[in-house]
Amino acid sequence: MSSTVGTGTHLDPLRLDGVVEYPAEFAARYREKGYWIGQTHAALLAEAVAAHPDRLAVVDPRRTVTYARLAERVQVVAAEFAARGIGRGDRVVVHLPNTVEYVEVVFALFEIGALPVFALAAHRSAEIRQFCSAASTSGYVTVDTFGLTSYAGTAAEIAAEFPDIATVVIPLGDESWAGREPLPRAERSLPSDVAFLQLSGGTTGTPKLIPRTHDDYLYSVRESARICGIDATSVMLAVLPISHNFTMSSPGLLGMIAVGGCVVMAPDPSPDTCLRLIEAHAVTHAALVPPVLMAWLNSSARAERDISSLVAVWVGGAKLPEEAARRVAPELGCMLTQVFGMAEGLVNYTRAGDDDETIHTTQGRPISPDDEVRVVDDAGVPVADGVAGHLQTRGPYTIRGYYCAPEHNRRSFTADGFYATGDIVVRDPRGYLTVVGRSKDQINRGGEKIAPAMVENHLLAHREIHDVSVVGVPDDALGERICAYVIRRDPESGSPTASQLRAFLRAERRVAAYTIPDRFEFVTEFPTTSVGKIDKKSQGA
Ligand code: OOB
Repeated sequence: MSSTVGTGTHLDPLRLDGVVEYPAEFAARYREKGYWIGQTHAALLAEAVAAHPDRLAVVDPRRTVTYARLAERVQVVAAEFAARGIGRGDRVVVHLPNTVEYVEVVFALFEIGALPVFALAAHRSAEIRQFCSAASTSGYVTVDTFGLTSYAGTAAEIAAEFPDIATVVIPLGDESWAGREPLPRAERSLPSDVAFLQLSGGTTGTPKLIPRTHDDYLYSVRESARICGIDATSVMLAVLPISHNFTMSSPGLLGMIAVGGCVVMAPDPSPDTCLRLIEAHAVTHAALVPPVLMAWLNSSARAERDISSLVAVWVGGAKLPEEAARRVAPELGCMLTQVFGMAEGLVNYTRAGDDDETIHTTQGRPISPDDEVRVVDDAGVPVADGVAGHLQTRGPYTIRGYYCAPEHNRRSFTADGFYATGDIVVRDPRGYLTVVGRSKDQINRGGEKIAPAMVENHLLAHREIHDVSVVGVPDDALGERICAYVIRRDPESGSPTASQLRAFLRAERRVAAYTIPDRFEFVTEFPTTSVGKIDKKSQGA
């Protein structure tokens, strides 16, 4: 582990093997155009604290912190991490629910120049273990319990399997390490450094990590805040997992910090919880996936709550059906903004001045004039506007490669550095995109991304399974659900059953619940394509 660099010390760029950097001429252009302004995440918070010390920064059911208090706590938590030997460039898996502690921990890591690896609270030891390996982490941070969920078992497993990793379990609600001498505020990373590793939705059996620099990410954050019209009086309800790119940065938690707004942490996305919090905290904005929006629209709790403070809901992560889009303004009394983004970079928004048709039927247009968007056919040849094709993109906040994944990068990035998103879109002459399909092997279950290969690998570990094929099947509520086609070793036997397989995945494989198939179909063979590959398209139909 590296040592912490003190105040006033000259910092060299962080050298992190396995990161594909922006080519120098692009980096120079992005700086020249004022996109990359040389700000770090630690500086973002410091600036907010200087401008709005007494405004509320973060609220959860247990704790409320102003910007000034948040900043003090960040220095204490930073001192604790430093004392545990974590320093600049070290990776630390952050596995926390939507809480004030999450913000303290993430900014404490930024403060010491360490890189958070953003796990979702729903992950379990199967996923956490993969992140620890893929990122060669030095630390793992989680909570003891949250609601009905205990994280202690996962923490114990990780501690046993990775004895060299500092495992930190935070008791929620207390001000942990309150007696520790705070670390003095100093810049311990450069704006061009990788700030963190975000998770990709994934298409393969191993997770892909996304290295984002301070400069590139904060450009997207500041522009997102401007496009969405938030300011110091805005109050965002964090409904989705806080570490997801959408809730984090579009404009999200970081956008709120950039403008001095307030983030209210929702412990769960149910209409009962969220509508109550909207009323109690005069919430103005919320980022939602389509199924959560649908649940709010269809909730009887709406009649009992005053949600007139809502200015806009940002909806993205999965395709929003037009019928649902049309209901937002009349029924929630606020504006709809469609958000089509990806942790790899590119984010599109519909704009406040757009006509209803655009807001209801498109997924918006890119943040930046320098977001290069290419829509191509199967042969890689650009198609005309209005014609569906594969979306490829390059720009001032889109990565040039996944972390330590040269082979995968050859497939996911073109020779000229465009990210092949795996999304099929139609672009209109104004540059607005409508998502019409997907070419990547990924399931989008109401905004939660599942790599079929990952689920298949876990099921193949079962002794009584001969073969398995996992696909997405259409679903009214979630857009898609997970279906596993299973060939038993002994086709005559009735085992394993669906419930045995669910228990196997949960209890023995220790996977996140959202990756467990909704449906199991037991078959004796799979449909094949003309070249003999499993025909997943026909299975998903
Ligand atoms: C967001 O990020 P990820 O990394 O979890 O997933 C990205 C993928 C996209 O490639 C696309 O397949 C899908 O999610 N997606 C949408 C969508 N927004 C995302 N598909 C249709 N319509 C939409 N509005 O999901 C994400 C990141 C930042 C902001 C918003 C969403």
